[in-house]
Amino acid sequence: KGQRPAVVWFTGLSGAGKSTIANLVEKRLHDQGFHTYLLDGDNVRHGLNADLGFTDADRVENIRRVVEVAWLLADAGLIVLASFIAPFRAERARARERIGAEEFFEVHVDAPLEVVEARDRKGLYAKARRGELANFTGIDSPYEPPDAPDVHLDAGGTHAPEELADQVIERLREAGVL
Ligand code: GGZ
Repeated sequence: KGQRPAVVWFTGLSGAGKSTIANLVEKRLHDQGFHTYLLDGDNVRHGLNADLGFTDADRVENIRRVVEVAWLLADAGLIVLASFIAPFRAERARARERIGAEEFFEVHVDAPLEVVEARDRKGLYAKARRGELANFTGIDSPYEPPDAPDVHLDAGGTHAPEELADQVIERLREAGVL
């Protein structure tokens, strides 16, 4: 099956649901016979980027490397799903330029800080508030929301992740990737 490469970038706060939705999108693409690769903190920050932390400079370098890997994977013909906070607009703009605007899809997984902090499934926000985690996004490190994402997902309310994944699939279909 011929397929058009793409890089679908899920940006948003920790705990917004980026990885959950990216995993669902990947599963759907897979079921339809598309070749995909999911990049996230689990397979990147423990290996390739194990030397990087969460200062602004380290995040910039984290995203730069991930964009280069995503570019390579897309060059190999894959649909790449990237799930990283990527808090800075400038880095996301660079990603779009590097990948190519027609192949890059920015998905804002938008959940308010109050909501993700109240959920706090991993206890990281509580740790950050106690001062045990420095430079935590939304607490003492900035998140610059996208002005014009390709897909805006309302992840702070009652929408099931499956429904949000469908919205991403629909956008890719509209764009002719699927
Ligand atoms: C933000 C942090 C931090 C700090 C550890 N700030 O919800 P998680 O746990 O599983 O995913 C978050 C992940 C964010 O890494 P990224 O590579 O996506 O960040 S960036 O794009 O900004 O480079 C969170 C965990 O790492 N984590 N410390 N200080 N998130």
